[in-house]
Formats: sequence, C-alpha cells, structure tokens
Amino acid sequence: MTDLRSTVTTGFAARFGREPHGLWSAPGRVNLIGEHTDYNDGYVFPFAINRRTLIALAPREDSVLRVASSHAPEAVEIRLDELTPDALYGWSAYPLGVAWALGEFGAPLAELSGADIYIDSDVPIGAGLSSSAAIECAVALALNDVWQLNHARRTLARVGQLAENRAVGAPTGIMDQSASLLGEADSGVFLDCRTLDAEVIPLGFDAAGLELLIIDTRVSHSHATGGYASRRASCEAGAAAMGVPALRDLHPSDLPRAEQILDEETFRRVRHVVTENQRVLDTVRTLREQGPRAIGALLDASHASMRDDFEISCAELDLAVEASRAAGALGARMTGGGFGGAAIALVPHELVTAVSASVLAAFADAGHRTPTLFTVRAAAGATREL
Ligand code: GAF
Repeated sequence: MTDLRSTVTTGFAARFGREPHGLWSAPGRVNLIGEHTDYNDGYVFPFAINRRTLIALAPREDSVLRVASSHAPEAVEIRLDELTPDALYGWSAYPLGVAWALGEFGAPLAELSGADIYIDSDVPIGAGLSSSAAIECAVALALNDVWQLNHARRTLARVGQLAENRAVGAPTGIMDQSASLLGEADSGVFLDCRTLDAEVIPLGFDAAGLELLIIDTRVSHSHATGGYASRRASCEAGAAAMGVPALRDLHPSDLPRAEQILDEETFRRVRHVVTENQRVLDTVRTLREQGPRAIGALLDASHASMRDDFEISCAELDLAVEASRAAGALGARMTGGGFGGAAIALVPHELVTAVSASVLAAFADAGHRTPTLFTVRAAAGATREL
C-alpha cells in the first residue's frame, strides 16, 4: 500500500505538475459464493481483497475533469456540463462515468468545480476480481468527499453500478461495488441485493489455517458483450414466465413447476439462480455453525451449477477447479461473471505450494496458457488514505 501511495502521488505530480490534495482507495473483490444472483434480487457473499486501486486528486478552479492512469498516462478531459454516457469511451468511461452518475443522483454538475485525477492499481485487470468496481468506488468516494455530497456507501455502490451500466455498457448488478465499499478485514459481505441490507460476517480463514488461492486463467472476458447479457435476459424471461418479479422469489420447491413451464435451457438457467441463492444462505449458516472448513462442498456445487446449468465456465476454469480439488483444496469454483477470469480454491495453508504446482502442471499438460496464482486476504473496503 505504501508503494502505491507513493507511485500514485508521483504519477499525479508528473502528469499534472502539482501535488494532489488527497488520496483515496478502493479494493477489488472475490465473490466467495452467489454468482449471477445479484441482478435477480438474490443473495451474494463476496469479500474485498488486499489488492487496491488508489486515486490521487486535486480540485481545479474551472469545471474540467481530467483523468490519467499509470496504464494510460495521457489525460482524458471533459467539462462537467458535457458529461453524458455517449461522450465517454475506453477506460476513462469508468472514472468519468462515475462523475456523470453522481449527477444522476443529484450532484449539480454544472455548478461544481472540476478536478485532476490520477489512478494507479494493483488489482489485476481482466482476472474477474473487479478492477473496474475498484476504480468506480475510489472515484465515487473521492468525489463524494470533495463535492461534499454526503451520500451513504450504499448509494455510492448504486452510483458505481449506474456508471458501469450506462457509461461502460455492461448490464451488471450491485455486488462488486457493494463488496468494494462495504468490505472489512477478514470478513465477507452477506448482501441481500433486493433490500441492500448487508451483514459483515467474519470468515475465520486464518484461524482455521486456510488460504484463499486465486487461479487467474488469463482467459479474457467482457461483460459489456454477449454472454452476460444473454444470461440476464434468460433470467428475466424465466421470472416473467413463472409470474414472479425476480428469480429471488422462487424457492427450490418451485423447481418442479418451473421444469414443466419453461423450455429446457431457460429452466437450467433458473435452476442455477434458485439453487445458488440457497447455497449462499447455506454457506453463511455453515460458516457460522461449523467454520470455514465445512463450506467446501457448497463451493464445489456452485461451480458444477455454473458449468452445467448456467454454462458460464470454460475448459480452463473447469481444469483449475478440478486440479486444485484433486491436490487437496477443500472446495473450488469459478468466481465472478464467468467466460474466463479466475477460479478460487479454499486451501489448507500447508498445501498451497502443492496445489499451485498441481494446477500449473495440469495447465501445461492440457496445453493451456500458464495461469497466474496468488493468495488473497479479506481486506478493508474503500477509504480515504491521506
Ligand atoms: C460480474 C457483475 F459485475 C456482478 O454484478 C455479478 O453479476 C457477477 O458478474 C456475477 O455474479 O462481476
């Protein structure tokens, strides 16, 4: 963190020729369980991770917003009164989209002063660990402070989601921004995506001698195109055919009726969401009653459901899960939106090296690109750093 604080400060000074007035940060996230349930008004159980995006910011006298990053040092600039989703493109749509979205939530953009913003991050991009939500939440928190908007964190999560939906064009739910803003060290965020009630629940991985291993397959994915939107559309069609506002309103006991009413593919999509919601509730209960060593089977079942019913896995993710399980992981699943990105494996501390070696060997045998493996810890949510 100290390193990122200094690189973001240096990067800001090099780009804008002055010192920043403050630093803010927001973490990426891992979803422990509850996939594609958020936009179905269901339950999720993600946690914020110890990989963060930092932003350095200084207000300006005029109404111009300028953003630059360590990946794209040329600044992109726009006047606040020109912000519309259509005017935004590329990576800058994430930070500038947040400024636009704050306007949609009542910020008087035409009357506010602009800012220079520089972004640096150690959240891996494209790994399914929500590098995009980390940018959105850091920018939302910073502008909320400097523009004195006094929004609650739940509202800032909706601001980030709106930016992603409209400025970036990805029809995503509320999970990632909620995890990034509400996370706490060593804890998961159990979120009801209908009410946005959130409960922070200790994970107890350390005390149980467990590590959470990330296996980044390096298979790239995008939620602004294709599969994510089509899964969401299937869920909405399934809910409408079943006569409920959202799939959250179906219980596992409704599945026999769903099988009679729905076509075969829509039924499997619905079955994933309905059983996944139940698995989130079961995971939270199991964690509380028996501790984290007992949740492995639920992680495995979640992966099988995504592979077979929701069909969002891929050969590399399946192999990551199978190889880590065979080498001693207590449970494993793909995490995030799917079609690439990362798998997670819950691994006893003393087996991390062996599991990692087995996964690497299995990928080499299969002729897949070498995955990137590292462990993460549950960390604090977005904050002002300086
Ligand atoms: C992506 C989305 F951004 C989330 O809202 C969620 O739907 C997730 O995929 C799947 O659970 O991360």
